[in-house]
Amino acid sequence: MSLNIGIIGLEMSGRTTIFNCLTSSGADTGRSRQEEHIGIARVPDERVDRLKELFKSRKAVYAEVKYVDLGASLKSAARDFNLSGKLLSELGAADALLCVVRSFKDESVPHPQGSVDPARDIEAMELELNFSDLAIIERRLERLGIQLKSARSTERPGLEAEAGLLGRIKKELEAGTPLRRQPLIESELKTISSYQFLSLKPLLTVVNTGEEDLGSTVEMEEALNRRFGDKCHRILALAGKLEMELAGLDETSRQDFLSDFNIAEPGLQKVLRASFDLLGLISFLTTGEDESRAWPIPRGISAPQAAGRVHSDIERGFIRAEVVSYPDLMRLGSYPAVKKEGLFRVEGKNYIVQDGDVINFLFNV
Ligand SMILES: Nc1nc2c(ncn2[C@@H]2O[C@H](COP(=O)(O)OP(=O)(O)OP(=O)(O)O)[C@@H](O)[C@H]2O)c(=O)[nH]1
Ligand SMILES: [Mg+2]
Repeated sequence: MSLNIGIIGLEMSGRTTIFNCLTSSGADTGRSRQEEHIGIARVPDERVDRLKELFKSRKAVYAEVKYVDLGASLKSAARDFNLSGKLLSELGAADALLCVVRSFKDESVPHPQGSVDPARDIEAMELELNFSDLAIIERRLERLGIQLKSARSTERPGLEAEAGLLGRIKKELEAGTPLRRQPLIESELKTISSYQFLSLKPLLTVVNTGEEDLGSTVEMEEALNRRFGDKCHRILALAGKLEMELAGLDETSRQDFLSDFNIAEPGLQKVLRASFDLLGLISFLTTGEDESRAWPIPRGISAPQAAGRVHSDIERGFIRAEVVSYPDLMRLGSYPAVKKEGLFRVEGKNYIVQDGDVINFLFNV
């Protein structure tokens, strides 16, 4: 499973620059180049490297995140219906949204609002997401109204319940509460899941900072998170242009660069970690002669479901899972040593997989 994150933001906010920095790509930036770019970031994972070494696997396979830089902004989509259909369906398919907001100051780069104000732009982007959901709801309510007129008595309750729910969330959206902050129970979430509402998606706002902000990024992040952050919206600062240059350097120069500019953690790692947290993802590990590999999964899934990520046959024919925790395996250095300590576990189909479980699935098809 690769995660799919859609990049949105105002024109010339630095979306393509941030995309390049996350995926080590070299897409052209500037001059309003509103083209779509797709790139993959491998999630660096030291555990995979060390397992590969210990078990002499032929290759290391990391979790992947797919970033889509859509080019067009939501604002232009609102003006152009054809664009809006394509953009909405691409964004609708994303697991999370990454919104780039400009904070860098540069006279030579025009800002569509005429001035640089990250807080104003975050607010505006949140509103755009709410508006896009409101438009979908209004269209659906209209259709429901027509359907209800000719509905059979057996269909009526379902349609009425849906209209009631949509009416309720519409009111909240109009009052400025995005869907991800509305109290929705599981059955309601299921009813609305096919609409792919944008304000329901986890949102990561990346404030694209310039060199002039480097001394104050921590304070900036804290203030913006206090004002806009919630359990599914996190705000991060990233020096996009600087870090894009970083991606092209060798390891030693990269370290020097990071310390010269007082950057504690490279942007790619910071964004990946926040995306994993925001989406509630953990990883389990597999290892063998062929490969050592990390598998991202949502927190709380069972061993057979996790097995299904590796192959659907393994889920279908699941017998049991042999589980060792990564820290135990590394501390003791081998399976026999782990067994001797009694830390080798055999788990059944109700076992909830934990972050860092090294798993061997036994199955029968
Ligand atoms: N000084 C400075 N310029 C930046 C920074 N980030 C981006 N830029 C410049 O801003 C311009 C726009 O950057 P892009 O990454 O193309 O922005 P975008 O949002 O993809 O723009 P469009 O897709 O054309 O709307 C480019 O000229 C970048 O070089 C930054 O941190 N500092
Ligand atoms: Mg661009």
